[in-house]
Amino acid sequence: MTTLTIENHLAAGHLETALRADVLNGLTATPKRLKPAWFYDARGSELFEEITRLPEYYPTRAEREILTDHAGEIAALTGAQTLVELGSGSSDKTRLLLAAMRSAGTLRRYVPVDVSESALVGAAHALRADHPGLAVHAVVADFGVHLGVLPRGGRRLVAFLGSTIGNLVPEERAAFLHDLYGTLSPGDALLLGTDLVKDPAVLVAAYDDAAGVTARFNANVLSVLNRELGADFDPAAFAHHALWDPEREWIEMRLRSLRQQSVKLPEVDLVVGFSEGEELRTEISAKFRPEGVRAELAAGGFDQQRWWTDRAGRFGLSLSFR
Ligand code: AVJ
Repeated sequence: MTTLTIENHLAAGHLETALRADVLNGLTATPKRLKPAWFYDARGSELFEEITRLPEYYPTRAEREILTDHAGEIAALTGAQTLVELGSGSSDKTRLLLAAMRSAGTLRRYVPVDVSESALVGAAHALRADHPGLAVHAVVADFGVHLGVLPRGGRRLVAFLGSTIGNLVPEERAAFLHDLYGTLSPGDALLLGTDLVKDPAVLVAAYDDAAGVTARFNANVLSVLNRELGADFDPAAFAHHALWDPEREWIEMRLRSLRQQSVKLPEVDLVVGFSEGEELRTEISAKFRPEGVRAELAAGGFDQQRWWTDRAGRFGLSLSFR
């Protein structure tokens, strides 16, 4: 029998409070911006899963290729008993790691960490069939805030996959890596997925697919604000825009107002005006260079011991130790 424990570190209303604060800050700033965290309600999570299967969106397949080739080596190098997964999302890549740790004979415990309790419970149940006897210790937490609550004991491998670290600006990445290092014990490891700088046309296509799935994913954040804050955004009055910033080497997703309009957000007591063509930034997705990843890890205290890419060199995975 799989044992499942769920530990909730989110105070009641934590996400609502964080959403209100971000909306108040971001929609009164110039230029306007929102955090990408708000994309992921049930519909947004479904759309993201659909994105990962798009022909243009290579990162998921590239990272899976690396894990398929190297999970055994990762299990052997880390000797980890516990797999901690930050932002656990869908579990197919997790399965590759768990299977390798089980073959190595070290696997004891899986610790998925996510803000969504329902996502955690879903992931835990999905693993039951393949891993009878695995202890699943799900942690409901905002890992931007609560890294200190990761369960201790045994050698731990912390996986932060999918290039989700690219949603953070460099200062936030530095703080995240420094904080994570501080909560780990000597011998614990970090497995970090990072999408790489490449031809801007390839990058832009990955965020502006022909079928329009990413456009729907982007606009979904307006529906989240409508539902959660009683706002009256008309998603059809905004256009999806994905662009490459060559200086900062990141993709930006924006929503461009198709007309002059004003939007009410009664639950935060806000009325926001958009001029025609004005853009709201909804996400940054930083792209990395191998030497940059090594430098950021080193600045956080980590010793990068392995660096792998997929055969086409599109995506990097690094294994570092505390
Ligand atoms: C889940 C943050 C890694 O930045 O590529 C996909 C999210 N946004 N398409 C990314 C996303 C638009 C994705 N991450």
